[in-house]
Amino acid sequence: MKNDNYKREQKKIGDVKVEIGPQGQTHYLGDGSQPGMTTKQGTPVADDQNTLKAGQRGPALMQDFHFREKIFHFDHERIPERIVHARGYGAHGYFELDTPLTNYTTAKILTRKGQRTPVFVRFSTVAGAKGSFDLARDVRGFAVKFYTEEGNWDIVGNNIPVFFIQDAIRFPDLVHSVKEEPDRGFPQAQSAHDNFWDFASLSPETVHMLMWIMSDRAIPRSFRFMEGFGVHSFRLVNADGKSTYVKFHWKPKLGLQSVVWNEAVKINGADPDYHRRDLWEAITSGNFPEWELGVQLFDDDFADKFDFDILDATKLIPEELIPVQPIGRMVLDRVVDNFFAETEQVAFMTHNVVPGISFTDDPLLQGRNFSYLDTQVKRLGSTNFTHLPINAPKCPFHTLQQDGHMAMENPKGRVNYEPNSWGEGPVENRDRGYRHYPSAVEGVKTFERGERFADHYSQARQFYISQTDTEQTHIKDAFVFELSKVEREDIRARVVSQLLNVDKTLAENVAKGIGLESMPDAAPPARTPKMDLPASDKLSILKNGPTSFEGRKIGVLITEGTDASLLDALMKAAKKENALVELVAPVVGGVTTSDGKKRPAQQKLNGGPSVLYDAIILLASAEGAEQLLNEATARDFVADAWAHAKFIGYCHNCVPLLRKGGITESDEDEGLIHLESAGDMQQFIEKCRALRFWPREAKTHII
Ligand code: HDE
Repeated sequence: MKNDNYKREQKKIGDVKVEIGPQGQTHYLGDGSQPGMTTKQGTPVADDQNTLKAGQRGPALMQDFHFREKIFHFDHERIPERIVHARGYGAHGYFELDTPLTNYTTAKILTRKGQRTPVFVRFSTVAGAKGSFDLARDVRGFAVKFYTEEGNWDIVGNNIPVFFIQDAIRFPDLVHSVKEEPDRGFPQAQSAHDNFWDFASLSPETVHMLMWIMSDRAIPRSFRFMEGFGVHSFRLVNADGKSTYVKFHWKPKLGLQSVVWNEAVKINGADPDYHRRDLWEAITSGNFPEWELGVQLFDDDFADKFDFDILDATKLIPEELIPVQPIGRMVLDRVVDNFFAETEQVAFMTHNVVPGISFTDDPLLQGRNFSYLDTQVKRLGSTNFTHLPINAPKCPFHTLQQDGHMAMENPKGRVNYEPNSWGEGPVENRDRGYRHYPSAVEGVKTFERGERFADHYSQARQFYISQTDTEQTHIKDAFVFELSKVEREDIRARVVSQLLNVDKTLAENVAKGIGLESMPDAAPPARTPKMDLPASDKLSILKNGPTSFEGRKIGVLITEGTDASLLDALMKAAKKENALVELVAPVVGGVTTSDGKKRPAQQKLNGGPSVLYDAIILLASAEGAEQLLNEATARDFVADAWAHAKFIGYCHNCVPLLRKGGITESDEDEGLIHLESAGDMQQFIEKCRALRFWPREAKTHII
């Protein structure tokens, strides 16, 4: 019988060749270079637009194996998301060693100058689901997998050098408390709710970390501008078997930078993918992000004399006490080919170490060494997750483990055990195999913690007093914001009672900010905090900002008739600085500037608010500016940039727009820059190196 479905009538939609059937079904024909579609079994597929039916209007037939296979596969596309760090973004690159640590370790990756080792890095938020937004107030994961020639080594770190809790057994409670509340299923991706602050205020060991997550560290401008930390003390072990303690630090080449909270809230609406887009754009445009790997090395003498236990992950070692020695750099130069295969399926595990690198007895690290392997089986469904290309070592590997779901590395031959007398199969690496560091163990079995785990406040205070005034204000504002979302007043008061052990003025200002009627007593400390630890400048973001505007982005508002010479001068000055420029216009197709040239825009004004930029410039023509006075998004463009203490450049046509954005003549400050000539553009860029004009904040935020 004749079947109309196979009738061929070729047409074009735009310049795309299609075949349109008698009932309107459209088959895309490709350009002749593309492979023919098949099923997963390799059978060629003729029709991917229609199911097989009994008659044109009849029921679907089970016989349609292609339909069933396609839907079956689709139904199974999702794997469980990570219980924490579900939302992440990864990239490939390399690590290059320039200062060998031969005296400290036998790890090849750390002993051969100039050697490049491939890496895969995944950055993440912690609390939110996979589809949540990038600018949640949260810790960022900073996990690095080094594919070394002696196996995979993972530093599964964060962008904050300390953690909430001291013992792994508390992790499920911490995570339950911060994630959405179980009855209502919200709030997502935020700590601003009763359960988190209830848990935190009853857990004094969280206080140091609370100071960090209420600081701007928890709202980074981009992954490219944040530090990473291995957090725990690890061990390096040298050829004589001697151990040295080590803490790992990643320092971004472009310096540290964060956004402000009101900006973060708006970025989440304007571009929930702000961080992943930034990383993708930087790498694909050849601006490869780079970090320096540094180490803090110390011995038992230091560990014994240090005020805190080096096994306690809620403490750091100030860089003033033990400087961070740079040993190499990591460059991310390749985006993933497939998000799922790489970023989603990558399995980081703290127990992935190589000879020459070992663990300490940090009770958090010990617990993590169990959890990460366990979680991969849940997520990836089989013990053979190591066969996935993103997880497989890049060095030769030979095990006698076999079978299981989806086994792809299958041994050949008769032998799958050892010892054997067939002369086949792998044998133990007696000379260079991994040996655990033989640290001495003593003591009775106990639930107790080490004595020097007891002081929960001294380093929290040290962090606070190390911040600039602007940063201290942001910390106070963050506590006030979060606690204002907490319904129970007793929980709010309990947080203040914890803060009294950190800094009295901070506690009082938070109490005032949430309208607490009377000050609570300070929470009873297990150990009297040291109030006199010296400030450590390295703990501040603003004291460690960049010296250039490189890698930052300027949003330029243009209209029909914008002054072309000013725009060209800006482009030139930005290029010299290696800063990026995006044109924001009333229509994305762009505008014709004063020289008659058409300039396509990267953003339509209502999709490109100023929160997406590090600085803005208003370059409308007189007529264009006049029209924008009646456009709410133009007003917000100006008002937000002003409120977020950004540098704002403007040409004289745009003065009315400034006024509409709420900036009066008497408000004008040094962060607001009049641009009339090419030279002014160069000066504008130079000013932007400070990133924000912070003195303005005092005038724009009074509560
Ligand atoms: Fe994790 N953590 N964690 N964590 N963690 C996971 O492993 C866990 C901790 C960190 O991009 C999980 O593969 C326990 C500290 C990062 O894929 C899970 C404890 C630090 C990532 C897990 C901690 C981290 C994870 C969930 C307390 C910083 C994302 C999915 C003892 C030093 C890695 C997964 C990626 C992921 C357990 C505490 C960093 C469940 C039990 C401290 C960056 O295994």
